[in-house]
Amino acid sequence: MEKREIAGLLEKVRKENPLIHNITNVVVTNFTANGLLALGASPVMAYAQEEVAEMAGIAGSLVLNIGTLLPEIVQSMVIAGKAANEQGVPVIFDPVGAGATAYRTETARRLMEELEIAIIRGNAAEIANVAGENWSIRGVDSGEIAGDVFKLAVSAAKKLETIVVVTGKDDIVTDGRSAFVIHNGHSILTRVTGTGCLLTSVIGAFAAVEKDLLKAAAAAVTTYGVAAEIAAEKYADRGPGSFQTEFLNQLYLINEEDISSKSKYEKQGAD
Ligand code: ATP
Ligand code: TZP
Ligand code: MG
Ligand code: MG
Repeated sequence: MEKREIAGLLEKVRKENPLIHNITNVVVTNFTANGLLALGASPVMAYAQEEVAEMAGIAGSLVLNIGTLLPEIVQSMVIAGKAANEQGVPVIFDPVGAGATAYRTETARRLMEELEIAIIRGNAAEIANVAGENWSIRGVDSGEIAGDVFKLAVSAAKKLETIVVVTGKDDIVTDGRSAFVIHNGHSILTRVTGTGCLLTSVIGAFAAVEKDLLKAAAAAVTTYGVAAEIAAEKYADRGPGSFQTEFLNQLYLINEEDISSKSKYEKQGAD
C-alpha cells in the first residue's frame, strides 16, 4: 500500500461522508461521534431493537462495541449485525474487556459466531481471549503483553476467519495471509479513554469507502496514528486533556503531506 493510497482513502471518507452506525458503550459515545465528525464521516448511535435493522441496513458500516454491554443491547447487536450481513454492510467489532469477565468473553465469542464480522479490533489480551487463548486482562486495559503479538494476530485471523487489528505500541493488521505492521501513535493515547473505541469506529469509516478491507483497516490505523503523533508533538506535555482536544483537531486537519512525511509501516507475509 502506497502512502498516497492512504491519503486517497482519507479523501474518499471526507468526500463520501459515510453513515457509521455505532452500537457502542456509554463511556465513549460522545468522543466517538466527535472523532468521526472531525474525520469527515457521519456518526449515528441507535440501539433500540425496533430500529437497529433499518439503521444498519442503510449505513456504510456497522460498529459493535461491548464496552458497557447489557443483555438487551447485545440482542440489538445481533439484530443489527444480521441486517448488516444481509445488506452487505461491513460489521466491525470491538470486544472491549473480553477476558476480564466470563460474560464479556462469552458475548464476544457469541457475536463472532452468530455474525459475519469483517474486522475485529482490540488490544492483545482482548483478541487473544476472543480467539480462545487466555491472556490476562484487568478491566478494559491490556496491561503487560504476555506473548508474541504478531503471531497472536495472525493465528487469530486464521481461527476467526476475519481481519484482525491488534493495537498497542505497534499495531498489526492482518487477514492471516499478509500483515501490515504500523509504528505510528503515541503513548499518551492510553491516558485518554475511548481512543481504542474511536479507532474501531474510524476503521468503520474507511471500511465504508474501500472494499479491500485489509487495506481499509491499515489505512485507518495509519491515519489515526499520524494524527495522534502530530497532536502529541504539540500538546502531550500539557497532559491528556489538551491532547484529546488537539487530537480531534488533527483528525480534521490531517492531510496527504502529513501522511507522506510521518507514516511508518511495512507489509509482511504472515507465515
Ligand atoms: P487499552 O485499553 O489496552 O489501552 P485500547 O482499546 O484503548 O486498549 P489501544 O491499544 O490503546 O486500544 O490503541 C488505541 C490507539 O493507541 C492505537 O492507535 C494505538 O496504536 C495507540 N497506542 C496504544 N499504546 C501505544 C503506545 N505505547 N505507543 C504508541 N501508540 C500507542
Ligand atoms: N469501561 C468500559 S468501556 C470503557 C471503560 C473505561 C472505555 C474503554 O475505551 P478504550 O478505547 O478501550 O480505552
Ligand atoms: Mg485505552
Ligand atoms: Mg479498548
